[in-house]
Amino acid sequence: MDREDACKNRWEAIEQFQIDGKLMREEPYGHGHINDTFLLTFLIKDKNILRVILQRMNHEVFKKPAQLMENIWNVTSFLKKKIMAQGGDPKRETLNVIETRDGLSLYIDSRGYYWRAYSFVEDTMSFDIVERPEDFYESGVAFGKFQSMLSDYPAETLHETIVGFHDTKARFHKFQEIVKADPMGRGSLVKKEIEFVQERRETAEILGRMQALGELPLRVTHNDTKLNNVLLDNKTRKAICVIDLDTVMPGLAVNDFGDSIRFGASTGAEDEKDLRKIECDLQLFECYTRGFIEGCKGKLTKKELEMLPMGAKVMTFECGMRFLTDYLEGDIYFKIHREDQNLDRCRTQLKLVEDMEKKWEKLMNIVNKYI
Ligand code: ADP
Ligand code: GN1
Ligand code: MG
Repeated sequence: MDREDACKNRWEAIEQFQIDGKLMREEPYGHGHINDTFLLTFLIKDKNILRVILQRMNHEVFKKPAQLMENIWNVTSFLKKKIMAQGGDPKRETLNVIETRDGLSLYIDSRGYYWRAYSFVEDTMSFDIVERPEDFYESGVAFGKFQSMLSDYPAETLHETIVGFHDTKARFHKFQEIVKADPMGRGSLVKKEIEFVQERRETAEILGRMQALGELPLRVTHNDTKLNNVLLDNKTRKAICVIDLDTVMPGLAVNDFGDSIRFGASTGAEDEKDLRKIECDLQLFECYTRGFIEGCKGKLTKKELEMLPMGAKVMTFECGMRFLTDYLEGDIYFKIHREDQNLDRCRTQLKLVEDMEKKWEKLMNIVNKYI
């Protein structure tokens, strides 16, 4: 699905949502790899400005958009009650779904594409790379709080929006199959990367095994805890709102921790070409650890806390393997904006895994300081 194509039906979609104003402006927005996001600006009653996020959902990735929106509706309704009870502002501190004129949370256009709309959270920013360690700390608090606020949500009632999303073992098997099939003939170009992944079968299996043995509990998790999925207040730079709730489902808390580290504790961009610029920054690792553990408010078990560095390594490994799989398959999952972008993304992740392995004791010591 390219963006041009997505542009075509958005006019049809815009009219379907409960927004009574004049559309003044619309533009592509954000840097997500999955959905097509647009920022809409409306003039309401000739004087007020209202901004809205419109998204065309990627239904190749999310096969059951209606179930996904049911998850988001239920989780945000639950969060709103908690936020209000804590004296917070439910309009800013969680996503607010704008319903269609038929009272639904999504609209299916005449070509079968799914659209949804959220209120735009004003006066906030999101980052694709950590500019200040305090911002990363803030995002840790936000994802930790997300974990603690949902700790009494009945996880079993959530739909699994992508089956086996963080089943690293299953992803390892899929990777092996694609390496064997090599559909684009790219395998010979990435022998080193393939070997790196293949040598780490244990990394792919350890967390799933611990979960099966009951050593790690299943919780409501976000599952895509990238820094740019948290909005920070423009003035105070405090984390305000956790967004991108498409993958909220039962999962492991250590994976939520880990996915943040792989993205935010890296010293370079996810698709940086110069690998000398990429390492796992210990100061950033510590900032996030402190924030996340504080935000979790004692809800994590001792075992979960001990396994946080493993969560970081596994999520980074899994993501690197996913980028490599997609590169081998011909870039069919993650949107790319230039040639070899998924390969570059894969390389940064594998470099980070290698660096985490070197710094393992230091990572453990940092976590131990906060246990
Ligand atoms: P994707 O799944 O493609 O990553 P996101 O839901 O994360 O899509 O949205 C992409 C970007 O749009 C975010 O990183 C954020 O900058 C911005 N964004 C999304 N929702 C909102 C919102 N409600 N208010 C303000 N900005 C938003
Ligand atoms: C995707 O949607 P976005 O861009 O926040 C992906 C994550 C990956 C991430 C890598 C549903 O996240 O799992 O970790 O890219 N989301 C999905 O940047 O696959
Ligand atoms: Mg996102």
